[in-house]
Amino acid sequence: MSVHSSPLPRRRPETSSEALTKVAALILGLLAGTLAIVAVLMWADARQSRDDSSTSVAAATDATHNHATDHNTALPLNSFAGVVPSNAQALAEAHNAYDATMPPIPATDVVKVHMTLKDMTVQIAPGVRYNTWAFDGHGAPGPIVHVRQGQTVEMTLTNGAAIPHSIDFHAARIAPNVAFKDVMPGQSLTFRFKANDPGIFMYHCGTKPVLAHIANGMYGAIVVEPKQALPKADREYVLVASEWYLDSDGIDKPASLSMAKARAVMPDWTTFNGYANQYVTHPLVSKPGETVRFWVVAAGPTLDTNFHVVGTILNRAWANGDMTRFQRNVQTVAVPAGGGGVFDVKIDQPGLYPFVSHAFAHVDLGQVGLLKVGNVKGTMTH
Ligand SMILES: [Cu+2]
Repeated sequence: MSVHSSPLPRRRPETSSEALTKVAALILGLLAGTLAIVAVLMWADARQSRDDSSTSVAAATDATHNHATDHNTALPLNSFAGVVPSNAQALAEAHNAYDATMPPIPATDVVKVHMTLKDMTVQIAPGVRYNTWAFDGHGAPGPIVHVRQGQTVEMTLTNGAAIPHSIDFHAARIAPNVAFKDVMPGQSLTFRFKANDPGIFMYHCGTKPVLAHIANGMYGAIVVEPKQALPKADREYVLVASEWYLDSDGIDKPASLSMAKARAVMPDWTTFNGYANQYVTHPLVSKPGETVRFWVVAAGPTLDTNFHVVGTILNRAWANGDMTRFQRNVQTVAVPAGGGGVFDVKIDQPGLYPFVSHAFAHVDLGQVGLLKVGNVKGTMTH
């Protein structure tokens, strides 16, 4: 290895005023450094006392906390990302994974959907419990609704929970003040809409503050199959991407929503179908040469999902759920919060193929699964 050296510029003798300036600059520099150290110490002290007080306040107000008025929380916030109990692997294996398989389309012209709301505690990661507001006593996401373009959906929402809720279907063209209005506890609301627009759509509770209601698990997917058949797929899976914002680690007692973290977009966990990494432990399956269709919704409440399958290319991508055309052979397609996309892969070679949001912080927080092609052993993380 050779090093090129260039001749040094020649220095002229220093004058006395230049020397004085240097001494002054040195003193100023030392002063600034001391001030910086003092500032860091003060910040650390303030942070410690804030952490102490926020923990005790959170414990005291857990049940009655009014998230909507919780405005004055200073950053930084406590993260519980990746915090699981020591038996997490066994718990992940024992977990009953959300069935991502596309359900059949009911044969009737009017598809009656009845969801009952129920407050319930669910696991969102191994050993991590969370107090959800759930559709259909189902945890999050709610049930997958599958209809064909042209069918009428008759939706009945029964509120078996403690506070008002509602349901907003992105697949509907309907006056929201009528159909999506709040339903009081103990009450029911029925409305109909014709599913004229094909695609995969989000549904969610639209009661204010919507951020809190979605963050608490009030979302799901409705698939409106196009009248004109899509290219044949051998397997179809529905994935609802979302993120969770926790006020505690959820291990000794269930966590509730941290509205401050939801506002700051600082999730503790990100998931497909509500539970971190569940399809790593319980992979989705296909056979070599089969076409697998992923119907993906990003429920948020705030994050998009950047859908990508490691080890292959998306053969077809109906971006933004526009079922009138598809792109061919693309690597990653963004699914915006509140939007959907449909993605086909045809994989010939047996193996384990991770599907991810390629915003990799979200893989780290749990938004990753495996497609197991063929009879291969083992598991992997990516
Ligand atoms: Cu709600």
